[in-house]
Amino acid sequence: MPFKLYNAPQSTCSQRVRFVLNAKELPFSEVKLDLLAGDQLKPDYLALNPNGVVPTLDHDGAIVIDSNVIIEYLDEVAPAPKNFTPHDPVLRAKMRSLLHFIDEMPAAAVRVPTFNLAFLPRFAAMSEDEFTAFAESKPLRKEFMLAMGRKGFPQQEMDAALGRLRRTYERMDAEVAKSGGPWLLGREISLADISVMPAIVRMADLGQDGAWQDLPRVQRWYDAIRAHPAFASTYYPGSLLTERFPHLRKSAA
Ligand SMILES: N[C@@H](CCC(=O)N[C@@H](CS)C(=O)NCC(=O)O)C(=O)O
Repeated sequence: MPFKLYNAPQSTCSQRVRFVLNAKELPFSEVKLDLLAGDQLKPDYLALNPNGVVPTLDHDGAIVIDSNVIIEYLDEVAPAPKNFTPHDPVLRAKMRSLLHFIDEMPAAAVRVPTFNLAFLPRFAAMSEDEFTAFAESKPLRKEFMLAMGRKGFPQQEMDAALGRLRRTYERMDAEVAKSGGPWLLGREISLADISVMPAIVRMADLGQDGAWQDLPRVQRWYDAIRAHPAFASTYYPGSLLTERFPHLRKSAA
């Protein structure tokens, strides 16, 4: 099997890549990392991915990191039978600008409610010294962790993150309206849809799907991506936060 994916079932960035591999029907093996246990910070893994985050793709020994880069790479090395990059250079450029928007807005914003609602009990159980050492060991997310602290982000930060997510739903609504839908770029699903999918699924998992109820185009987009043949195999059992953290069912409601 030429594709080996280092990832985590509940990691939103990993879910993008699993979706593309599944949609292309490319067989792959998975190495599952426990992110709360710090598997991503072990020397062997850091040698593959110096950012200390998942996912990492090993394609016959070629190491590719960063989920949006990986999904573009997969479209390049396995363009058939399914491809998610438009042929038209203008549409392709549009897709890439959406990928940048998605990484800057929803992918970053979704970490705040995720950490505050799901991971906090785990960090609250650590001593201050343990927490600081854990945060300091993260190459990419040290400052994020230290800003959050063991007590979580303040309400102001939560509200700002939810505001950025709301602006994402509105942007999606506008893109679908412009393109004619059902997808962001029109009739064909693209990497932009796949890239934004995990943030939307995460917010629904956190009980926040009411936030786009007034945007029927986004609701239809969400129904369409959940109906895609690659969705169920991507979100295999254990992929949702509420499966691992039952306390979320109450606190996010
Ligand atoms: N830009 C990177 C971000 C990867 C990332 O943030 N991964 C998260 C899971 S979605 C992670 O590994 N977090 C572990 C940590 O922060 O220590 C990508 O898209 O691959």
